[in-house]
Amino acid sequence: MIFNEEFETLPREALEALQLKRLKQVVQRVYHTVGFYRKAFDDAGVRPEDIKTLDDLKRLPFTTKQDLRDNYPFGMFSVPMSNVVRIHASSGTTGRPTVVGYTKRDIDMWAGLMARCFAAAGLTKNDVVHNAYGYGLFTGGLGAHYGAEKLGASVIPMSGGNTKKQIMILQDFGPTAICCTPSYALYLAEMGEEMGVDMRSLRLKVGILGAEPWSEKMRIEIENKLDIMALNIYGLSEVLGPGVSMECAEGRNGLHVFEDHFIVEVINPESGEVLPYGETGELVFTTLTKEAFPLIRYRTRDISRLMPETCKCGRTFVRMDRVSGRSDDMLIIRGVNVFPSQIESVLMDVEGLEPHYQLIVDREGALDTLEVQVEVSEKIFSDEVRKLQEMEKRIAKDIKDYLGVTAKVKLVEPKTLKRFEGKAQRVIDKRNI
Ligand code: DLL
Repeated sequence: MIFNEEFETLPREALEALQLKRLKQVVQRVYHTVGFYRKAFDDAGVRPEDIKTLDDLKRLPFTTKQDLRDNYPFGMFSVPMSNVVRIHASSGTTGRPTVVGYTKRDIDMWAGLMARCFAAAGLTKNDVVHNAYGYGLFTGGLGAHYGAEKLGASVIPMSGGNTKKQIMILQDFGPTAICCTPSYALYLAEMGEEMGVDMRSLRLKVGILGAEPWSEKMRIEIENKLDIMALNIYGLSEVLGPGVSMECAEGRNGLHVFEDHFIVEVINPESGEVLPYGETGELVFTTLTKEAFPLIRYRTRDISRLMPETCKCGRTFVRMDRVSGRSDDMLIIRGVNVFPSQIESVLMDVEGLEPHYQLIVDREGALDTLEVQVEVSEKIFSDEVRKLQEMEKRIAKDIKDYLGVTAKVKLVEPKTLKRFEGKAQRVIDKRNI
């Protein structure tokens, strides 16, 4: 289902012409309204008039999270506060949040993109959407809410938390779609099971899941436990919130970036060099239509690659692969780079493990240590100690073989690791303390 046929299927040439027109406009606007950009462009020796082709985008400097911090809270806004109708902020793990603003038109554009996402998941006005993304400063709740309303679906504004009540609503209101993080989808499945609810017999048919990295294995796990189709949605507060890109039900392989509103690039995170399609690197976004908080070449720290092959759904937008991790989440264990998601995929290949794990990084003397704690099924946990130890050794060997890093594996009792209502925090890094 395509919500906005005209734009979502634009021939490449027309799409690029539209991008260029919009790029020129936004570059002019930020240069004349945001002190930060005027200075950054001047320092780089580039003027708005220099942007004559899409390729000229490369000449513009990157914008980083630090730039947003330096201009906290509203210094990057491009309109007076009287035109800002909504403020959100992303929590981040350290320091001050990143603050973002929206005009009325921005909110409407965002709702339109989220409506595209729901339509891509096969939803229509006849669907009932259980929205368990958190409402508040986090963009997930209200972002999904407005989009579902725009589509004409019926929204249940659950927000996060209160898991038992969520299960009751899932049974009683019979929503056909659920929005939440993938880790929360698993938690709901588990809690339902505990309450004696057959989670596969609910009316749910599709999950619009995102806000954190997850793997194909986790998709299968969620789909089996809830008997739904699990689709990936991506976004970040700075660029929009949810709805920057979305997987379609037809392709289910990579997320279409809404390129009429954003230009996406992939760069080498070390050199800043723009990489060709297919190569893995850091995603960089330029917003083309946002009014209150336009962003030029924003470095996301998210690692992915672009897939230009045409998709059977008919959309002409390029797809991005699922985000495999963040360059700043990357763990360096005794010099070896590892992403938590890589460890996850090794774990998910082992029979008898539950999809709940935690990574604990520490330092003994000068050496980094990595402990992987992972839950096992009840049946395995009640096995002999010797068998558990053998399994731990085997998994440690797999991690060593696939990722080249030495880890201590500890199998723990089911349901003993922390559960998350929003984004999961898989890594505890004790080295900084
Ligand atoms: O997480 C927006 C969102 C809400 C997206 C609901 C999808 C659904 P932030 O809190 O600013 O915004 O966090 C953005 O989360 O840079 C990624 O690192 C990560 N992220 C978001 N979606 C995905 C995804 C929202 N599908 C940060 N896969 C981003 C992997 C994701 N990582």
